[in-house]
Amino acid sequence: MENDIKKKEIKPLDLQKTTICEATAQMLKKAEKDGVETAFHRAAAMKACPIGADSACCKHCSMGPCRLSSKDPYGKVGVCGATIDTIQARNFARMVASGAAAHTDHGMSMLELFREVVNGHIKDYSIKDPTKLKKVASILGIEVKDREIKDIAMDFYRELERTYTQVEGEIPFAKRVPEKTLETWRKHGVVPRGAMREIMELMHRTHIGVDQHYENITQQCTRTALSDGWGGSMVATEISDILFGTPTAIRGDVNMGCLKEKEVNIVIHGHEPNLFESVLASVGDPDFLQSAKDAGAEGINLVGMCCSGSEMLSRHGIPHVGNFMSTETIMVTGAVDAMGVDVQCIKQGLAQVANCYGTRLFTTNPRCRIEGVEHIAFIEHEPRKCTDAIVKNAIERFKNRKLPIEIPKIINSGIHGFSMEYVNYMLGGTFRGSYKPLNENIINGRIRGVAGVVGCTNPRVKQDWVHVELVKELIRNDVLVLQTGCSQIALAKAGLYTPEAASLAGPGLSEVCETVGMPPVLGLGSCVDNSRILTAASEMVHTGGLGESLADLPIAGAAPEWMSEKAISIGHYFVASGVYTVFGVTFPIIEGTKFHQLLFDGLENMGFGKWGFTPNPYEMARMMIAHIDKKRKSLGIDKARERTLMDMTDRQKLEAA
Ligand code: XCC
Ligand code: SF4
Repeated sequence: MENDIKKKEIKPLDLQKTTICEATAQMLKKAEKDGVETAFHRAAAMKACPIGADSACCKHCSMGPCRLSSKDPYGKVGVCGATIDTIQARNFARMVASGAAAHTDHGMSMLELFREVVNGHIKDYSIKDPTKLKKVASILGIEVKDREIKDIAMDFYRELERTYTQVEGEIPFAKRVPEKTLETWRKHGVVPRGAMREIMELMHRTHIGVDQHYENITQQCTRTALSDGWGGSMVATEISDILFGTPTAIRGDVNMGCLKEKEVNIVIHGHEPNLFESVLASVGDPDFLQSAKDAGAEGINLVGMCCSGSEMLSRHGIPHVGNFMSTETIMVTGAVDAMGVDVQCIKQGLAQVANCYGTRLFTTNPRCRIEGVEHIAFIEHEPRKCTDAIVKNAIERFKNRKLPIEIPKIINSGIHGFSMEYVNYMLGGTFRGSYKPLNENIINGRIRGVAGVVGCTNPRVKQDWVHVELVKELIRNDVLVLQTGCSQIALAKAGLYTPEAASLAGPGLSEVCETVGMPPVLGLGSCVDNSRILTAASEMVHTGGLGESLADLPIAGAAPEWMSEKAISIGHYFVASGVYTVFGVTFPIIEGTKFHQLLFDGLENMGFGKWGFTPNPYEMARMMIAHIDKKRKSLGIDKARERTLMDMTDRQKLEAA
């Protein structure tokens, strides 16, 4: 099967406009020379459908599909009479339903794994962080004192199962939500029940002829998004920490230079940490190391990509070779001997690229198969069956490498692994661990506010550029940045994950960074780990001095190069939690419509956060900072900042003198 694909004539890309990732650019050039097409090339050749981009069409029944006009949104209705607001709200809600389903299904898999570990049916994993188990269990009201870990864990499992299955009442992690925020949710009837129920109801309500009031659709859409953020995603993060360890600051390398020409290279790509953990175990097997050596390799090099890669980078410092828009080009190096994938953000295009370079590509999860790609089922009760096979195949491919290899020689070292718990420790020490120093530095104005910059990369914009420019602008203005997912990798490649990057920050933030010894940008892990931002923000409210609800905090969020439905679900649960959230690229709603008005303004008046949009990173930073300043003013801490910064310039002048 290998190399039987006819070389294609590839129309060369304008690389200046395509990416700022030098390694990706180098590999795109090579791909063009090799006649291999990537998603960048397909995006250039295929204009995005303008009607879909504005969400001006509906295909929810076969009286349609119906096409309205974004130029004149109220000029027409669908065959059933659906207005533009109904159509847009339904489309948007279904994106949330799909994104929430992805995160919650992932979380549920983690929870099932946990149950099987606790009851002893799975022996390859164990509880690595019993302290965290006890801490989170007691937040949920589970008795932990003088009890066996196993008993606590079983109660914990039963409680968390409600995140999915609960028919009535509030999901368990509602207990973590600051009271005033929860009050707002209750008032508007959006405290989630189990995710299964919420997603089911949302799919029902968006069917033809059911919910045809955009405000009412938005209510259920909000409830569903919250069942993701404070439900499925949070469960995924907490269970992964308990099973595999809570991240603490760790040095890690990022970029394609982490591939090693003389070693067997194995890339794991996807979202669930269990596959990756087991490959790690396989790779550590001395028998495999021996057979790799027998094959002429110097060793076995395991690296990550996308989100499970970010998790492994955070937990174990495992090298990360690239974010979503680099997943194909990484194989263009010719150095990837095997790639194992599980779920989410796995481009079907990988199959073709793997074929061209002879990379052994394997799907492993029953939910995600690709036509023409070999499937090796990953079964948690005997995980090594699958992961050993991946390693064996990788060694085999190494032995039979035929094509020349070209690895971009770029590696960016940095510090990752900033879990909510670690930030607590970093700021306050083991015994006095607390968010107080963070709050104090916000109140006194050294730190202006906190921004979450997260999300995908997208071939419709210059890869990494919007992320990097936005984050630089934010830290320059003393805004501390928290990151996850592909955005974290973009900034790591730009060199911002080093303590030295503090020199790019404004005077207040850089002073804090230097005192604590932290970078101005903190990486939290994968996209489900956005839940860490929610728990950190809640901790800020509980610590005091910055208002009573999440909506009072001087914080903002952004996904400047988003592309997935998961990103929309994340964006909406941040908005629902009280955060101003700005997206880039395009926004699938027509400006000036009532539904647009609700998302971008109305929700804030109801006590939630609100949506914002701009493709321009500088404008995005300006919007986020203006919001942070607005919140500082309402908190009455706007003057403090002017004073502190004046103090500091005085001091700097003194020091210089
Ligand atoms: Fe996917 Fe999670 Fe987006 Fe990256 S950031 S492209 S969703 S891998 Ni989450
Ligand atoms: Fe058209 Fe209404 Fe059917 Fe949508 S649900 S396709 S708007 S007729």
